Amino acid sequence: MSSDERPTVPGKPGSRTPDFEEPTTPREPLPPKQDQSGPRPTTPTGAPSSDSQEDQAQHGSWLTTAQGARLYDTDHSLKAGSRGPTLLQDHHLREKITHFDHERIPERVVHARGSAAHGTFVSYGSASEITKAAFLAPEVETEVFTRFSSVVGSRGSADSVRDTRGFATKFYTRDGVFDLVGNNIPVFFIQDAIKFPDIIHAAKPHPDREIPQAQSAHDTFWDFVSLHTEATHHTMWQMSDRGIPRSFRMMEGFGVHTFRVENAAGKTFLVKFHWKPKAGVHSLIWEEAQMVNGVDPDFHRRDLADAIEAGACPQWELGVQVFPDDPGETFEGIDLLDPTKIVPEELAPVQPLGMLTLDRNPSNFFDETEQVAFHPGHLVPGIDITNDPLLQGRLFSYLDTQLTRLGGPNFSQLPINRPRCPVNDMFRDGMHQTADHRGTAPYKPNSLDGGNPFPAEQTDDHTFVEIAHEIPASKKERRSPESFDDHYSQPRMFWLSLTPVEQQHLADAFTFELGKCYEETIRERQVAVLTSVDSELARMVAEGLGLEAPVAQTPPRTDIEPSPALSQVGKRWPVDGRKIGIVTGRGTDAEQVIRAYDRIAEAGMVPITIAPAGGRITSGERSVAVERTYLTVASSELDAFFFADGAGLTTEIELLITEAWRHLKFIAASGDSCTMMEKYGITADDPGVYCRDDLETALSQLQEGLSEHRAWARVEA
Ligand code: HDE
Repeated sequence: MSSDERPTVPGKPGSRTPDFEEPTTPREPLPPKQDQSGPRPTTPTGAPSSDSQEDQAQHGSWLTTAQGARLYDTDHSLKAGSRGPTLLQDHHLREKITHFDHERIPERVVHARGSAAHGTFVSYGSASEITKAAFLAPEVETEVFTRFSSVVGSRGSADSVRDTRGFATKFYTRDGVFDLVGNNIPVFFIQDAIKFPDIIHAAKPHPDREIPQAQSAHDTFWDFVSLHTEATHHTMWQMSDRGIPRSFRMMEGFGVHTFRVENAAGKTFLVKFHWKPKAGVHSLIWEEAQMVNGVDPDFHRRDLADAIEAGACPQWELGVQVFPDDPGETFEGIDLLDPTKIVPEELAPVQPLGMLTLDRNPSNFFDETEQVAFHPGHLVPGIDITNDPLLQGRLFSYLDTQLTRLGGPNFSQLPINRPRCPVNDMFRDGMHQTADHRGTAPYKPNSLDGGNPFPAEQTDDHTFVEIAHEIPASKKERRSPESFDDHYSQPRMFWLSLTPVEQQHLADAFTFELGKCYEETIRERQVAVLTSVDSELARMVAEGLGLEAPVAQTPPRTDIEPSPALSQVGKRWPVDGRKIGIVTGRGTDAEQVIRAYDRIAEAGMVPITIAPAGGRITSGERSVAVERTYLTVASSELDAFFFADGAGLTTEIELLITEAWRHLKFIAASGDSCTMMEKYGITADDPGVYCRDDLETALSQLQEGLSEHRAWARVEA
């Protein structure tokens, strides 16, 4: 590219001023304003409009009132003369404003910020031995809708905050809706539902100033969790890299609770559900996550929608850990009813049951993502709940909250919530009733409707029958079993299972969050909690806070074995869909850019071209759009970089290089970019840096490296 073709960026430091040019090449005059006078045969993007009624309603036919009266004007209210007062009789004005005034519904009290997609679940049929659930029979395909969310923030909060993520899937099975309402962390803060308002009040913004938004780094949160030590296992996960996922597509999902399943022969098992992402489990780095919140607050939402739109449909394998349904409901000494405990995969491997593919973005966010209503009590024959006291309370909460959020008891009639099998309830009337009920006798028994509808046969595998389970002789009491009292063994197992770099991240996160607390006593108390997990962890955090780590009240156990499955580092994953920035400069040869672009795309990764200014990069017949300029690019949006020969590594992109380096991103370079990189102390011998004369070799090595997600060896070096 010559300087003639690549204009400078006015006003940016480092821009050349002497030969100042227009920021963009002058374009043809804009096309005339679209004709607004009559229906057009195409959509706003120019595609032919479909004949479907919905499409016609939006962009094929006349604008009308809500009652269908055709309107000739929606831009001016009806006035007594063009300068006169507005007339109350203007129905269209009142209807338009009234509807607008009521557009918002209450956001979810938790998990308000979410993104979702439609898809399909295809069963492998491997579950038949443990459950008769029809959607898990061989090769059954089930329509699904999955909503991912953060927990603490409001609907408009940023995506890459440190938080737990929701992972809720609605299976529209032939036997009714099954909701698997899980999280990306396999344990929870609390063991009993009655503590949920406490933990959420503590985590939400302070009631006086309504800050901080979507953060746990504040006094009330750490006040609560340092006093309520059953939260320790969850906070360990949340402070680990799992709390800042790279993408919804790269998170594991967990049902958290233990469920009871039953096979066709009536034999029961206890299970824990897992989702394993095909793209691997990856996280952001904390500094990067904070930057992303500013650069692109919709980072996760955009990533999910873009991937699906590009055809890179994310996939997760559903699996279960299976345990015998023993009366004690424990496995290898682990209480299966305690939602603050996991069962290590080394003790009970996750057995694959089927594949979830998300392949369609919602067409209307409000109708689908906002109005979807999940409930852990939406179960199908063959799957039932256990007495986990957290799960028991959830069974009440979800239905209750939908009444307020969705304005009444008929939310199951909303298209996104509607079962895809016949519904024949006897629920009538109520706010927002849309069903066209027939018959005269919505009660049982009746003779007027011929006794319909009839109860199904209990022996039919498609009838939901609660799985019989003996409840031991009991007396009413408000207390937990003693096995719930061990709050430190599993947090310790988690700590011991991480690699040194992950441990460092975890200690840094504790130090950061506690460093944001004003009350010294809270910091001290949380450090004291950590001494019972691991003395080195407590020392690292205490040092960062300028405190002394006290002697542990409950000394860490010395007999804990790590569970390697808990670490995210040291595994290799597909690189599909990872974003590679191709950094070009005024001296870059366009042919080289096109070659790099094609090479990256052929490998299933996403090339993002970066140039001093917008426009296109053309070589012969081929031309690619510049997707980011030096002004709009941010390293945090991308997974790796290729600095092309002639990129010129100017001060304008100094941040890009240094951030990519700090965030352990793979850096490939060719030609003079290799030597120029040395200016920033980055050499060809550094881990995760591929300076090669040959573009093909540089990109192949970059691809190979990226399968490990980050150049971890750079911190270890
Ligand atoms: Fe939820 N939770 N939760 N939760 N939860 C809600 O339901 C609640 C818990 C989870 O994308 C609410 O419809 C209580 C565990 C997800 O729409 C509410 C307790 C797990 C979502 C509610 C828990 C979850 C919610 C708010 C303690 C992981 C978002 C809006 C007993 C296994 C679903 C709504 C979506 C949403 C209550 C604990 C996951 C208030 C009382 C444990 C993924 O009903």
